[in-house]
Amino acid sequence: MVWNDIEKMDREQLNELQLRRLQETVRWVWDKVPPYRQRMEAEGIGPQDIKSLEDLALLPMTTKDDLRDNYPFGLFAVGPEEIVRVHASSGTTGKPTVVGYTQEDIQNWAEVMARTLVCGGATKNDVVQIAYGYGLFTGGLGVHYGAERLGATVIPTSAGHTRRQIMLMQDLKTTVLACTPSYALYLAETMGELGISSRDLSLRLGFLGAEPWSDAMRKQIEAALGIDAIDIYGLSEIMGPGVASECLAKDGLHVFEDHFIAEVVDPVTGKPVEDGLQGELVFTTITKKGLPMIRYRTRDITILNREPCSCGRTHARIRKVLGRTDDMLIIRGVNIFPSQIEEALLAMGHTEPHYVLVVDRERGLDELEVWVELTREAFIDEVRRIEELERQIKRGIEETLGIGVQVRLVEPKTIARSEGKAKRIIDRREIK
Ligand code: DLL
Repeated sequence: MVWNDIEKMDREQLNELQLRRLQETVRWVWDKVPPYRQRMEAEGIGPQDIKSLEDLALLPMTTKDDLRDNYPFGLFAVGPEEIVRVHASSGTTGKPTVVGYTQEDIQNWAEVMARTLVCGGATKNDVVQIAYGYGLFTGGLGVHYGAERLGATVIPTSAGHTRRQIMLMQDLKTTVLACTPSYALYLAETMGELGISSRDLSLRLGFLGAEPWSDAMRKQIEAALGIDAIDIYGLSEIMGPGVASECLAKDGLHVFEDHFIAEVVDPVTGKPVEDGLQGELVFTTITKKGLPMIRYRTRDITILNREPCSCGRTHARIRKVLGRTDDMLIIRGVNIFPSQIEEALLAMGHTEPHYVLVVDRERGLDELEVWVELTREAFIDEVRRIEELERQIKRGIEETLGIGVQVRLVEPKTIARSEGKAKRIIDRREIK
């Protein structure tokens, strides 16, 4: 099932549509957004130079710093009278990034979110419990508008109040859960404590995203909740959720290419890399009016695939996001993403998918310590066996990463649970 036939559009026609919309967008920002025009003038290019999709590479890139430097509304293309909604994403330091939508942008957002839900197998008969945060975060309201556009029944619980979430899932016969993968795990764990199993619920699908999560984590969530867990991707600067979504083939996330053009570039040089090679994802919006984005560097690492998919959609797919360049740890010269450690841990068993990576600097050398939570069964085992387990886990992680690490096994339920995006890295190098 597709929500909109455009998802199956012939590639050539899709490229024509993209080029036309790209040309309109470049003209739009040239006319309406002085910082974009100045950057383009400095590079000696103008809207007339965009003659093919390849010419996209001529345009300057946009970064989070550009949004910060023009805080709050400097990159908006319309005045406040045209803006009907703002959202914001919290930065790690200082001011948040503020994004704005016109009425038309909100309509398009609902459209791509309805597509997302149908792409993962939801229908208008579903009961969708939205446990992403509502508010400045785009997760709650983004999924909400899409589910209403689809005609499903929406239960807007927002994040938190975990026991109440479970009670409502039972009583209202929720069939679709939308939240972060780490919150889905926390919900499953709390169900276990309450003696409730997936058979007591009507859940069949989960639309999980907003943070990186491994396929091993997916399997755990699917088993614990009795669902198909679908990966959904997006970012506030481009729209919110609804930029790309998995279909039931679970083999990459379809980018809604009639609204967003995806490129993958070398994170160091910024030069485009070939399809099939790993790099940083860059998006250009081609229908947004309020806050159009030209070649926005997401810092997310993935691979682009334009092969047709078994579901019949022609829109390109991105591989499950490995992580963010700013969450990538460089330990003694080796690049490491938390999701790689997650995969290794879950493959070994005896541990919960709750972990923290602590990075420190000892005598000028980076040290990585992995705190891992034991399962209850492993924890009540003999001490001798636990020491053996620690050695085993250390070996497993070291084999995956190719560097030496320390492992600290901690008691069940000691690592903080998350209702939104999980925080998995403590970098002590920064405070030394
Ligand atoms: O997280 C939008 C969203 C809400 C997506 C709900 C999916 C579901 P931001 O708060 O601006 O927006 O954070 C965007 O989160 O650049 C990625 O690093 C990360 N991210 C989002 N979805 C995924 C995913 C929302 N499926 C940043 N896998 C992005 C991995 C993801 N990382």
